[in-house]
Amino acid sequence: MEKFRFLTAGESHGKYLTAIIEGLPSGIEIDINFINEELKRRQKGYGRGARMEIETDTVEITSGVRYGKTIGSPVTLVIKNRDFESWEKVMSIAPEDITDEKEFTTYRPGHADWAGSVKYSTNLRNILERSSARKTAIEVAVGAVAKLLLKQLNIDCKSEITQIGSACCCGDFEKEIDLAKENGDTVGGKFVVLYQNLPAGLGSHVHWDRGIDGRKAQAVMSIPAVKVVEIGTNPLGYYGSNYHDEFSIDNGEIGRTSNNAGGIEGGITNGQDLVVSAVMKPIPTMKKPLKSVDSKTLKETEAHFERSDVCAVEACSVVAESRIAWVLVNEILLKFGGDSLEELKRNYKI
Ligand code: EPS
Repeated sequence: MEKFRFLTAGESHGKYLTAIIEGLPSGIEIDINFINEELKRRQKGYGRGARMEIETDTVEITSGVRYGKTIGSPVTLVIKNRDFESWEKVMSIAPEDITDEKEFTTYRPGHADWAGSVKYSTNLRNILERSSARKTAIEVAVGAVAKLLLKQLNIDCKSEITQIGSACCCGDFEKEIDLAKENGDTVGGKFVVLYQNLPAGLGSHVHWDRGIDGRKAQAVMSIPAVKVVEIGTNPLGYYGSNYHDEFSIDNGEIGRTSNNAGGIEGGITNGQDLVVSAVMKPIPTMKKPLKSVDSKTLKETEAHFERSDVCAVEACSVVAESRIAWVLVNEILLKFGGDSLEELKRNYKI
């Protein structure tokens, strides 16, 4: 069931990234500066590549907002790819512009190149352009709009990196990234996202596809390069007696002595903080390439290298925050409804 829906479009080196969002109540203040700050956060982080020096991602809103507030109609967001200037011919939509410039024929192990080419096109550039994590820029813009609605309900979010490569201490993260860079390599890591002040009762236990844990896992797992999603404390190695969060009475109210469940029980939020962790694999585009095969000659060779990040875990945590925001907004609209912010707040009792 979708109340908050959107589609995104755009290629990594195409002219624009675009999103059309449908289902936002009217009356939500759209602070463009906040959206742009979120876009800036996604571009940051030690270990990002040269593309981030070219782009200064900023959003343009072309529908659905008047005098700073949503009006209930679809909201269109657009981000311009500055790098398009250098790719105009390569990414042209006009058949007469066809060129071999920047085409490549060697698959990158771990990227979508091979599997995507089996499915859609033997031209690997056609696969790279949409499988690139560049599309997460517009996803973060959509997430920022979702966060603006959540802010109206006093729901806050933060995230933190907990591991880079084998380093678990923040002081060692940059060293680990430097080492990977020196070796022409890449490195992944782990982060945790926390949402506070959520209502109990989002999601449901009644059908497999209505559990908010499953919806969050899907949203975070499908971020490029994410391989593991955990909700709450990883239960491996625990006994039930020391894992489950016991009930207590706190100032006359039902409380909990811990939050290993990460704020979800039976696929429903329980009012505790929502805790979602994820592991991002090392980015597959490497300066020191792995062994590969040339799709045209079928000879063994080295994988394609195109400008890339050494580490993008920090950016990934911002993308995960955004994707969780989409899921939360959808569940909030499903449970509380409201065509205007006023109506939503009344139902929500704020
Ligand atoms: C990214 C933009 C991309 C990559 C990166 C993420 O830009 P370009 O391809 O021009 O360098 O830097 O994506 C990948 C490394 C990848 O493998 O998908 C961005 O905007 O985050």
